[in-house]
Amino acid sequence: MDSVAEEVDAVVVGAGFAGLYALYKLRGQGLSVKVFEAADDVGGTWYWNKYPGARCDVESMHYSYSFDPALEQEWEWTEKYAGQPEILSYLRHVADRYDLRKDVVFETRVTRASFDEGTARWHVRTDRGHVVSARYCVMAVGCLSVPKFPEVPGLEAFTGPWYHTGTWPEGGVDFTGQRVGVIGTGSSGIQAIPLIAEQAAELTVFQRTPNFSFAAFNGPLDPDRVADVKANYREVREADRNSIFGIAVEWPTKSALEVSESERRAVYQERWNRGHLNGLVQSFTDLIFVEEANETAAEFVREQVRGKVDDPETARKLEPRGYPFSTKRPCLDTGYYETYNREHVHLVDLREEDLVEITATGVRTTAGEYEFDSLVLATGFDAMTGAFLAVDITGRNGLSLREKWHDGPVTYLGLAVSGFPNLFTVTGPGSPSVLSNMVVSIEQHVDWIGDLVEHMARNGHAAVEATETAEKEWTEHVREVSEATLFPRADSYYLGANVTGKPRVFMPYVGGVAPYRQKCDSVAESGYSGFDLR
Ligand code: NA7
Repeated sequence: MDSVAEEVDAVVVGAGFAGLYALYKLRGQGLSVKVFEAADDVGGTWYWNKYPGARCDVESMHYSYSFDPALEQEWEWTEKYAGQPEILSYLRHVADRYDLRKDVVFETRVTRASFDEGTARWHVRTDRGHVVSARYCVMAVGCLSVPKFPEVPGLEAFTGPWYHTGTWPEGGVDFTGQRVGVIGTGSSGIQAIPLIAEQAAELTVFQRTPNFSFAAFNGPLDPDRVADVKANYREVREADRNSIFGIAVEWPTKSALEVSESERRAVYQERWNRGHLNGLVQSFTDLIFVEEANETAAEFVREQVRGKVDDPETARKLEPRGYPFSTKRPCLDTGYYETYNREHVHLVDLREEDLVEITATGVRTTAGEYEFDSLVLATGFDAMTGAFLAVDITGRNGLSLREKWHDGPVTYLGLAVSGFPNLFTVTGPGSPSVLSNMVVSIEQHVDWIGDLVEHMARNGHAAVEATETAEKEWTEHVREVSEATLFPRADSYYLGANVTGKPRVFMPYVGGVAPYRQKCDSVAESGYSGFDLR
């Protein structure tokens, strides 16, 4: 064991929404806390994803902390959906307002964390030589924070500049007059493409899977609506916590198949017009369970696509097909489909030609070579497990997390892993995480962890560890719940399907934010059943 330079009660890894709140919460409970953050500022996702058009697709008034009513009242969001710069400003404000920076070490990556059974403490090491001993290790590393690159060879051969949306350079990129290639049409690609098209001389988009994207109907926030939400923030937050996705939408009561075609269309149209990520999928009770019901919503979205894209052949390629509606993360866009009506914007359908390699001058597919001045990789992330496994984590008996999760992640409640006492995985696999409004999930996890830490202090416990039985049962439950839905039918990052060689395991808990919270609360109320407290 290396000699330990510093002792704290808790190390938190990451200073995004989760890490900042973990610091605020645990410090407020009297713990000494040290946060390590790879970036040179706070923000996490909202620090790194500076690509043009980067925007949250949960409404700003809901995608914000609820822990301090004063903060809620004083912060003024300007748009229905906040852009990356505004969210980053918010997080910087939070860091300053609560004097959080003094406990954050920036530009420092945690490389290893190992549990010392003798002292029941974590020894955490960084790439800048820190060795810190902590009772608790809180992994607040984010679900979408390890960029994924295209599997094809040749990126290093490309002579022009290339950019991954998840590590966009500070100060932005000027594409004026350039031939630009974009690979990937998930949320990042769909947000960036209309803005890159504004500048580029020629823009070619490589699409592997067409996404379901809904019009955001973004715009300035209506002051009356802001006043209304602010006057009722407690109820608004409570409703979000008691919802399925962490954003309150009326619970549907009818099956899509029990209503007439015209009634169904009217419901879809009304939901569409709201410009919400989860409004449409919650139109009817059975959209994520029954293929035939799901197809009615899928077809409604395809109709919208056909209505926006002039060229029928391009529209055909853009129509989302081949997997059920909403089983890959849908997107919210501003002018995405309409962008393909511009003469200088071209779509390459990678279901009709395969990506072969990146060359010195562009991209080669089985149909030929495309030349570019710059390339944009909107190819996503090694989701949910990537950032945990990027750290060499060793628990009891020298067990490594990489070994433990070799066949897919196993957790208890997405919060803790058997064999790894006092380690917490905020929004980890097995929790609603990426299937939810992340801020709602983050606050719930951190509050729950804070309560457990307090419980341990009160009862003189030094270590808490999920039991293998509880972990097994929970992981099995997560799998069963997902298999009752259509979700596993799509090759999504939820399943690890976007990363070559990654075990195909459905990672997020699809049972909903509200039932999940109830389960976590009941575990706490029962004296932390499923955990060994020592
Ligand atoms: P996503 O949603 O994972 O999207 C990545 C996109 O890149 C998606 O269209 C992928 O196609 C495509 N992709 C990935 N690898 C390749 C290769 N090798 N060739 C062609 N196309 C490829 O990531 P985003 O950054 O857009 O969004 C992440 C989250 O941010 C999003 O869910 C929201 O929560 C906000 P595929 O679908 O895998 O066929």
